[in-house]
Amino acid sequence: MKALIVVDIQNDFCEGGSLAVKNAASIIPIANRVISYFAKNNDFIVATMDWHPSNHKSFAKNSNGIVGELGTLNNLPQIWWPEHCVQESFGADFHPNLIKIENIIYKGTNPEIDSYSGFFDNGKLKNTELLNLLKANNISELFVLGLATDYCVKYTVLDALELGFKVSVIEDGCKGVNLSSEDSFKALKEMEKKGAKIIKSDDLI
Ligand code: VGL
Ligand code: ZN
Repeated sequence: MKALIVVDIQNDFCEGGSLAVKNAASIIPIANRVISYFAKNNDFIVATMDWHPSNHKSFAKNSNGIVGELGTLNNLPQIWWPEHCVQESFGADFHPNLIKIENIIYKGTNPEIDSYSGFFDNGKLKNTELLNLLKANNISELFVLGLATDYCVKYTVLDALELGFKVSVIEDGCKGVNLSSEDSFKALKEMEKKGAKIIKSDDLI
């Protein structure tokens, strides 16, 4: 069985948000088309949400860091982010134009460690319920889209491949942060090298 994973299409990652990804909202019609297609076929759909407490240490202001610079958190390299996706805030909400998704996985809830992947935190210390949910629904093949190509999409896809899923990334359904201009391109290449198929929504529907 196959499933669609919709990664972090939240207000703070879209235009006007605190960690806005350039042209993020342009993926929403594509995401909605793919969500509708999966829904019509009764295929499984799950969304992830970046869901930080306000004292999260990935926020520059909570770690004496400078936004966009690299530091260390929990012995791991950490980019300092602006405050974003604070639990229950408008910025953490799904973009209002995104079709409503019932199954939601929350990540980044531990203030001490960041969590890009929908499956595990960045230190793989704890897992979310995503793997259990996919197993319970007999899912072996994943289609992934969302924000951001170079962070949460990338790490979700790499973990999914390691866990043995067949994974396709819907390229036109993703946008990246691109702290360096090539980051999204490199992320897609790395996902492909590790076994993901890079597809376009038109190849699917
Ligand atoms: C993300 C940076 C910080 C993402 C989340 O969803 O890609 N990026 N937190
Ligand atoms: Zn975050």
